Amino acid sequence: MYSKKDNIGTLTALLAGHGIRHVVVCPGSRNAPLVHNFSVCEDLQCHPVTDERCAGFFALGLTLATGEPAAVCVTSGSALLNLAPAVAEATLQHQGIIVISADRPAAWIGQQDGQTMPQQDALRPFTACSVTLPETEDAEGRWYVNRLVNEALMKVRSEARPSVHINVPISEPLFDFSREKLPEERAIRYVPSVCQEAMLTRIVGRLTASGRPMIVLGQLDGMPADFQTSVERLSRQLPVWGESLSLARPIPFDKMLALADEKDDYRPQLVIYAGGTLVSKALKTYLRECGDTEFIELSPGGEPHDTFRHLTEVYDMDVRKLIDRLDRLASQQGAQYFSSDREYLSYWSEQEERAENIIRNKFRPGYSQAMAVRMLEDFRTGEVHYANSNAIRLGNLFSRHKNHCNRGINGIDGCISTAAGYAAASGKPEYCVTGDLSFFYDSNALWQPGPGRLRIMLLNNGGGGIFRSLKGLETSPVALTSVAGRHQTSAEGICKSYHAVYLKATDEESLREGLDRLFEESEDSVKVLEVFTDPEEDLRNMRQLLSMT
Ligand SMILES: Cc1ncc(C[n+]2csc(CCOP(=O)(O)OP(=O)(O)O)c2C)c(N)n1
Repeated sequence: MYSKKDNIGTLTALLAGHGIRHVVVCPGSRNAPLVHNFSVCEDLQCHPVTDERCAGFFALGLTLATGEPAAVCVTSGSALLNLAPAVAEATLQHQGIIVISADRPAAWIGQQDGQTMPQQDALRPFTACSVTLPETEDAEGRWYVNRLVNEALMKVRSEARPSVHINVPISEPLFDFSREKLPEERAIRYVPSVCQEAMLTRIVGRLTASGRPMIVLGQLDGMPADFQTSVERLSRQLPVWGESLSLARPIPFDKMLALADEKDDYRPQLVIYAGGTLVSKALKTYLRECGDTEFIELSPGGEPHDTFRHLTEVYDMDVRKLIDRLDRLASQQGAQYFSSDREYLSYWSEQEERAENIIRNKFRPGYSQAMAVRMLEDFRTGEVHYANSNAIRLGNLFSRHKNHCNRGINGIDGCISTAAGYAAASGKPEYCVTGDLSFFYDSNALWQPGPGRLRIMLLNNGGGGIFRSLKGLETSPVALTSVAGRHQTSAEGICKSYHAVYLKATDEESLREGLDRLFEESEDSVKVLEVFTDPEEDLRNMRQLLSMT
């Protein structure tokens, strides 16, 4: 029988799942449930050592002899600190060990309770990963514990072989050993970059064997010139999904997934994903709901991102290599090489076409932000710098080229300054679309001596439009004021101060004229077209687009 504690069960199952065999165990009451579990688990072999200083080095010896990282489990308090010399030695020898420390619940830290000190990060300089497992029983909490343990156990096998620290708060009662079985836990495998050729062969094999493969690309910049053409060719053989932050032919997911009634019948079986963040919530929700799908991430450096909650493997690899290989194979091997399920491929390309048709041909927006961005995109064929947050969502729906946006942290700060830096280097007019709060927040971008030839379309609807689409927020009396930052500011004065050309739109006609002037060839350094809209109209137009069939 095992400990009743969920976090201890998950940790025990994953140690076994990751092929850890040896655990050095030290005496103590707080860590007794851990020691108990490790001793009962048949896949683990326990080695009792009393002095923690010796125990750490004992684990190093086991690691050296077996070539596999060994673990050492200690109780709370100074027991953990006594592992420091061995942990440092193991890390600097590139023979990392796994430190498992029992801890008190966070509420008791610093309250003069016995054997209690801040334990998270206590060995930080000598551990490459330090996690504290929450005591939680809900589904998200269990996923979180699983992910944290996986991250630590992948890190200890990464190329530098550093030590890692797993800190386990355990509240009382400590000694309930009534769980019959360990939980079934997903282990995420880390595949190091030692042999890229073998990795490629393996991934290609997995893709061709899967009836419903898919590639999903998050934000990607700095790809070589032929990347987009390879993706384009490849997407005739299997779905390659991406937004305007990765693809020159972005898929309008918010519209496409709203349309695709049978999407649950056409779930991918295998998803290879790479790149940074995705903007579309609809896309993330859909992929997260694909519970039976296998997810593999390509992550240069091997850092895992469990964006869709079902990650099983992480390859330390650049996606360019895979796209290049797949493109070559696809053109050598002929039209049906990758996707064995033709219905699946045609279903998704039909949904994409339907969405495109609605966005481009059927949708007739009234005067609103949707109209402004669609009109700008009718003029523009090259990249646009979109700000957070509604601006990039509109850009993802209406543009047919690659775009830029600060989606690393999604800040509204610095969107214009980033575009200004880009323009200063490119020497060309750079187009930027921003909401009003983002513009006023970062208006000092125009103050700099050389902001480059920026062409800014400022979507001014008097506050953070994104907050109007958050269901439930409208019931708060401060939703529009304190949350959405309602205001009546115009950019006219700022433009005058910074000698920027100021243009203004208040209806369809002035919008069209303003865009004509924005796109006019001229040497003016900065032009700003301020498009005033009614936020209720903005929302109504977007709702209309998303409900059209
Ligand atoms: C530095 C920073 N502060 C606050 C936020 C939270 N936030 C996200 S979107 C948003 C509103 C942006 O409003 P606006 O620029 O008008 O764009 P819209 O949402 O209307 O597109 C805010 C305040 C943030 N992302 N970054």
